[in-house]
Amino acid sequence: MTRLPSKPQRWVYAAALIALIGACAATPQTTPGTPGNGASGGSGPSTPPASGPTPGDPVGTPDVAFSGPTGPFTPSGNRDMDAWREDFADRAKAQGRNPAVVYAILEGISPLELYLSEDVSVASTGIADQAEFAKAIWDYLRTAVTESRLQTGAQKLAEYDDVFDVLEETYGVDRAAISAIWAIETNFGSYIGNYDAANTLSNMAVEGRRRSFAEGQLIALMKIVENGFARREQLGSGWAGAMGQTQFMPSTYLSHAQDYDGDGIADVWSYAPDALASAAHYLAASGYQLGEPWGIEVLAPSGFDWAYADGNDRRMSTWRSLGLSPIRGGAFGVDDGEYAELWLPAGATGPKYLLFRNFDVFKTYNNANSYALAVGLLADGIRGQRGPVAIWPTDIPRLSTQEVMTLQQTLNELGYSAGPVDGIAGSGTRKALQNFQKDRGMVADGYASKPALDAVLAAAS
Ligand SMILES: [Ca+2]
Repeated sequence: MTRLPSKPQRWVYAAALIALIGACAATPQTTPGTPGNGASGGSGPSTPPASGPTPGDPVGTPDVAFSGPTGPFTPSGNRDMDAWREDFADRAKAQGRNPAVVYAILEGISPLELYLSEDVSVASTGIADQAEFAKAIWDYLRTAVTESRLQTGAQKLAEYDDVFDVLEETYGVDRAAISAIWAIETNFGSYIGNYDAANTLSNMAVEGRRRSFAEGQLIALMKIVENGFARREQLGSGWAGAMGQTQFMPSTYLSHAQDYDGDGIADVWSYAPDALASAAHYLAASGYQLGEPWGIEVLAPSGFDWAYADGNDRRMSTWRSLGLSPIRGGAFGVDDGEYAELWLPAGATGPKYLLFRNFDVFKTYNNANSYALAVGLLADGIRGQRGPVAIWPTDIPRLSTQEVMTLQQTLNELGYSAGPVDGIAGSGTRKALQNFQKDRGMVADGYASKPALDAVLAAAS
């Protein structure tokens, strides 16, 4: 077996190496690791990925073409679903999908209350519930960064120490970051969802709002089975179709799933090393930089101009010259030429962060700042560095969606362009509020709070 290189800093080095090792892919594997449930213990295997996982390439090797019945479908009990299925099955086969696989994926689907309930409020509640946007960030963090996850995360680092050694060397992704995502996505594999991916995605397609997305994911499921990357009966998911211990959509599985132990299956559902390697591969492909921080909590000098918290990246030399320093003391440990963004998740009185590229990499998993912050805090906390140091300003009243709309409307009327009145306090609202605050000599942090709304309303009356 080819030895893995020492500590590649970037996955491109690993990819180059893997391309070399790939030549040995046809060689019979060494003893595969014992498949097991990574969530419930057992020591991780020390067998490195024998064939070398190849980014973007097939993870399995089908010996024989998938075969089986090709129809007809058993009625689902929902006429819209049946009509959609006949049409979609024809389109899938016209695209070259194996008719037996098309049948295996789509036979047995049935309407789910979550998507196709007669009661519209039931269906829409489930789909619209996005905790990252609905809660105060500190409330979200309280449920995402728990004591139990921090302790279990530390245990998992020990339990899978050998696996993480291989993953850091192969993909250049920090073990604590992988563990943090594993924690948030499925509580270390203990809750991977009990939906069938094909069924939940079929429901999403029939429901209609995300039809082309859902159909694309179903095609990906078909390719997974056609290629023997996983078996039809393995394709379990959460309610939105994300699969396995690190919650991969089928298309992500197809492009990034990895077979750690070389048994021919990227078993992201029940074999933790396969799931962890897959997550590492995905983070690496998204640009993860080993040895770089995701973010550093900072202190600012009094009188600091918070307008610098504008979403723009600036060099560390700039941030240093503006007087920012790590809240825990000491040096930043980051080169002057590195870029970072200053972020105030809850205004000038709350925790403040310089964010680096890895923060954006976390967001490729789930595009919410609160999610990425939770991943970062968990990763640090698993290593024993709990954060944030500063206290969340829970005493400053936040705004309801309706109040945010009032804020946006009033800022627009005052000539500060807050953009669309949508009730979401995004970067446009923040910038408009910052300009308003700056013009009045207020602390210009752009934090959409009750005091800020009061000041804006007072100026408009
Ligand atoms: Ca495997």
